[in-house]
Amino acid sequence: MAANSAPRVGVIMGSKSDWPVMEYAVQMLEKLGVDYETRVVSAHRTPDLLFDYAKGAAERGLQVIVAGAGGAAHLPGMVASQTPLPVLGVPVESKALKGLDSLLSIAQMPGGIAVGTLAIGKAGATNAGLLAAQIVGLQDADVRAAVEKFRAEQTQAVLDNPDPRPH
Ligand code: RP5
Repeated sequence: MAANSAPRVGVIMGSKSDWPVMEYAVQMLEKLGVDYETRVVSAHRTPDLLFDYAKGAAERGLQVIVAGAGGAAHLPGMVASQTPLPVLGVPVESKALKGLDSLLSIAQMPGGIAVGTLAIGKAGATNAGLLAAQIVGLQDADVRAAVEKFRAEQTQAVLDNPDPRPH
């Protein structure tokens, strides 16, 4: 599946500098055959774009938004406030505080506007892609089957290599 054909997942991030982390969300979506789009949308540098993107997302056919940001990471919460779609927040590792600031910014949403918060960095981006696919898979049997196949292969890979020593 390619980016931008009929995207069902929007992968946005506050800066190009977030891409080395957020590309793992995109890789997972590609692996699972989920159409997506990806772009930079900054809460503080492009606030009007943020509002336009979030307000138009559902109408354009998106089903989930994955939003990654670092530092004072207000992007996922602001997007969630402007769309009925589920928003998955990925805390990007920051230089000064190693992403703890990003994590707390995204996780500590006041009750009433929900953001699903993933782990800091690569694991969080990977799982955001996976979770987005699982949400899309609620209505798409092919995506659901791809998720099940991915998990079965992951399990089998562990079972096939039980020896923990490097070789
Ligand atoms: C946030 O500030 C971005 O999400 C990024 O993680 C962080 C630093 O951005 P740059 O200064 O590298 O563009 O807006």
